[in-house]
Amino acid sequence: MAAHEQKIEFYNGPAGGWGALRSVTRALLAQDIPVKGAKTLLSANQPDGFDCPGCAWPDRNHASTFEFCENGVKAVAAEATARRAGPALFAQHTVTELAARSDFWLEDQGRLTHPMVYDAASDRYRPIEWDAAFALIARHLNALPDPDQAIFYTSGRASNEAAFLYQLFVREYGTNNFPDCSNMCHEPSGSGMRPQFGVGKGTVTLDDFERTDAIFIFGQNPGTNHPRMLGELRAAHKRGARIVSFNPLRERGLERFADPQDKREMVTMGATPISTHYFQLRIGGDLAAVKGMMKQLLERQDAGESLLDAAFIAEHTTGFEALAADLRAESWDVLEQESGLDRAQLRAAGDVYAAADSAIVCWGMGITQHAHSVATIQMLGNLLLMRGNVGRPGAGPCPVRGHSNVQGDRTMGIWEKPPAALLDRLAEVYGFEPPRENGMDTVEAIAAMRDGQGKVFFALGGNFAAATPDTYETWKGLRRCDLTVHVATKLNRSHVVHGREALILPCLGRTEIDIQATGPQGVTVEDSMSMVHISTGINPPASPQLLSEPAIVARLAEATLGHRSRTPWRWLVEDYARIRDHIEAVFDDFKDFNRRVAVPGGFRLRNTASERVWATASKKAGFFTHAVPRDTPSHRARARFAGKGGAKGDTRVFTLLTTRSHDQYNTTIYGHDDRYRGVFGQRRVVFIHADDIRDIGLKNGDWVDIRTVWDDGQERRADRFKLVAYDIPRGNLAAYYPETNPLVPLSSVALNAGTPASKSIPVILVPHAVAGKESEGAEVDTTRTPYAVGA
Ligand SMILES: Nc1nc2c(c(=O)[nH]1)N[C@H]1C(S)=C(S)[C@@H](COP(=O)(O)OP(=O)(O)OC[C@H]3O[C@@H](n4cnc5c(=O)[nH]c(N)nc54)[C@H](O)[C@@H]3O)O[C@H]1N2
Ligand SMILES: Nc1nc2c(c(=O)[nH]1)N[C@H]1C(S)=C(S)[C@@H](COP(=O)(O)OP(=O)(O)OC[C@H]3O[C@@H](n4cnc5c(=O)[nH]c(N)nc54)[C@H](O)[C@@H]3O)O[C@H]1N2
Ligand SMILES: [Mo]
Repeated sequence: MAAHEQKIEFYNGPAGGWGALRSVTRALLAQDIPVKGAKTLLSANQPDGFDCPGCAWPDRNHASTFEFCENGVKAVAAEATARRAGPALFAQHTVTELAARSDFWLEDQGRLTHPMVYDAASDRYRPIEWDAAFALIARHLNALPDPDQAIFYTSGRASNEAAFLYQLFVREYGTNNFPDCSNMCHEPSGSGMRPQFGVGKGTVTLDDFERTDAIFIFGQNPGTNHPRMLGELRAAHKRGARIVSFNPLRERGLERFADPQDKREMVTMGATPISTHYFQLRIGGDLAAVKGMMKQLLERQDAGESLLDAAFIAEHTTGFEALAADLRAESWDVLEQESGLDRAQLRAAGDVYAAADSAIVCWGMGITQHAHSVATIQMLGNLLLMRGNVGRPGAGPCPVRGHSNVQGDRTMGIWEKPPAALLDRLAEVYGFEPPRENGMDTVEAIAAMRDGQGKVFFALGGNFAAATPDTYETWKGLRRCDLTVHVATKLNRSHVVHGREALILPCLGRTEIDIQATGPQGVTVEDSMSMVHISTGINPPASPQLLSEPAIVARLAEATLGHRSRTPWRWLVEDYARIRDHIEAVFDDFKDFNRRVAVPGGFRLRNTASERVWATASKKAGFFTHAVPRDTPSHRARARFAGKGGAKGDTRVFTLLTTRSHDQYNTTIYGHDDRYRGVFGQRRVVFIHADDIRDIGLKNGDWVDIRTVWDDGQERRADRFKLVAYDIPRGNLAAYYPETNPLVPLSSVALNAGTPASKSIPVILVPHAVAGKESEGAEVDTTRTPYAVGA
């Protein structure tokens, strides 16, 4: 791998445009994909093609026009790569050697081709037959004295069919230990919305985007993570809708967008503005900001205007008076101080909301990954409810999901806290008594493995070792396991941080043809707006050895459960329509599943809140009152450090957010550029306000180590990041994940959701002892900084 050219260069162009087209060409070349690749890409999100394995943003009817999406192309190219990580690669390198490579290098080896088993004597993975692999897992599972010692992780790419079989197998085996990527992602959205609206999902559809007056976007970076959403935002802007962004960083995709499919914009180098208003609030300041908007609304109402939907509030909600009293009592000074926005800005934001006949509120990880995320989400809900903006056209909550089927996996029962109704139904349909105790979420699973309570770790996709918080604790846990198993498409960190015994099971990707006994199969997925549709692979499999995920689960279930199970596992995977019939038997919302999903575009699952039917305890939608958080770990650390030291560089407490670059898909690093933020050829950067750099006595471009200042006094650190002066509020920092995950302790999670608070880490910066280029990363102590830099 050649050294990446490193530079920091302010990016002044729009999102999309020619840069996106050039980047696509590079992405294809990097995966050795010629024209064939381009053809593959054209079937993404087509009625008879596959669902894009990128994000969960929905598609216009899965209809005929290919929507251009640079990062969708990268996601498909990463799977359709011509490169292979076969037995020769594993013969050539010990696992210790592989572990010294970067995340980028590991995935860059290409698609896994054979099931592999770890051989401790040679410290190498060697090929194993599928049946032997399943027998090995079954032996471990059946030897555990308690099924709760096994942990079954899911990443959000698994199809509905795979997820359904998986949850059934694991519950027949006897545990609800289903940690999943959702625990690290939109868990707080469900936790906040269920008691408030009676559903844990967003209520809006693309039609609502077409008719809304105002779209509020909190803590989300669609230009990078949901590029197709820019199409909706662009159209809304052109029609005169207000688009209001709340983000500590100025994100290019929230400012301007040039649609590569718009000839005029491309030729004239023109672009459509996106946000009409941009509020650069402080990290974690959203709850205070939304409170400010609501306070403004209420002050105007109290002054005689008619801005609240009184009839809706009276008929459909509870708790409004308590909220109103709290808002009236709230001090503007506190709201200003904690949001980082001044009174005029908060009032202006409230006024935009008041002026809109209908409004949508979107949010992403900038909202969910905080200690107070559930409270913030309920505040967003309050804001909507005040003007009756739920359950009518052009209005509603829109949590923008990440993984392409993360919402569907939860619908299928991948949940460590299964509703009793689901378990009752499983008992009825399958004739076994499912475990009733809640299982472990992601953070609990890490602690259990570390403490020796979790002994077998099985992952259906994902990259647990890299995606999770508290990297060393996670690694200790995985290494303490008797057995770790990863169903995967590509080599990643989790395969080289393994248990005493370990397996890598290579599977088909969603872009690939899946042939079972009755012929080629399609799978189903559910997008962020509850649309369920079919996805059919069109590429030949990366290797003849690959099994589909449903087949892997079914064969594992057979090997493990044997005669204990009455489920016809093999028969089910012969024809996935049979699995869908079983899904229909368990979930009422999937009535007539096979027929309805065969229609181009699929169907929408029922969402009671969008019908103003409230499945809450009170049968009403709820206003929830929450105080502005003023005692977070960052607040406490600042208080401890107040007045100490001077411009020495080690005593100023910052709040750090961790985020995605434009060239990554979660832990999959496609490349080393973050074009819209002006970062090229590198990832170990920390974005910081220029005045803060001066105040800590350093210069732009200097190298620093990041050290945490949690209350427990236990220092966590990530070494060697380059300071990049950036448009970010003072006292706030941003850096990329997963490199910064060692900084997040297991104890720092969202209240009532358990999501790691990876967007609010209290840290100090200290000068890094050895200066140099990132690609000469040899001096980074990998016992402290697990991610080897360079390649
Ligand atoms: N290309 C690509 N697409 C992806 C992914 C990917 O990695 N690459 N990941 C997928 C997944 S699983 C997910 S969950 C989504 C993630 O998509 P996003 O939700 O966009 O995730 P992040 O990149 O983590 O960034 C969140 C945004 O929140 C802002 N932010 C951080 N802290 C705060 C805060 O306190 N308040 C506010 N208002 N804003 C804040 C950051 O500046 C950033 O702009 O994308 C999905 N799509
Ligand atoms: N600090 C910090 N940490 C975070 C976040 C953050 O913003 N900041 N974001 C969190 C979020 S939102 C999420 S969703 C998690 C992501 O956590 P995960 O979902 O666990 O991680 P990914 O990086 O998406 O997983 C990538 C791996 O999935 C495998 N894979 C790809 N496609 C397939 C497939 O079709 N089948 C199978 N079986 N495997 C496949 C490949 O081997 C690849 O290496 O990370 C979380 N961690
Ligand atoms: Mo996510």
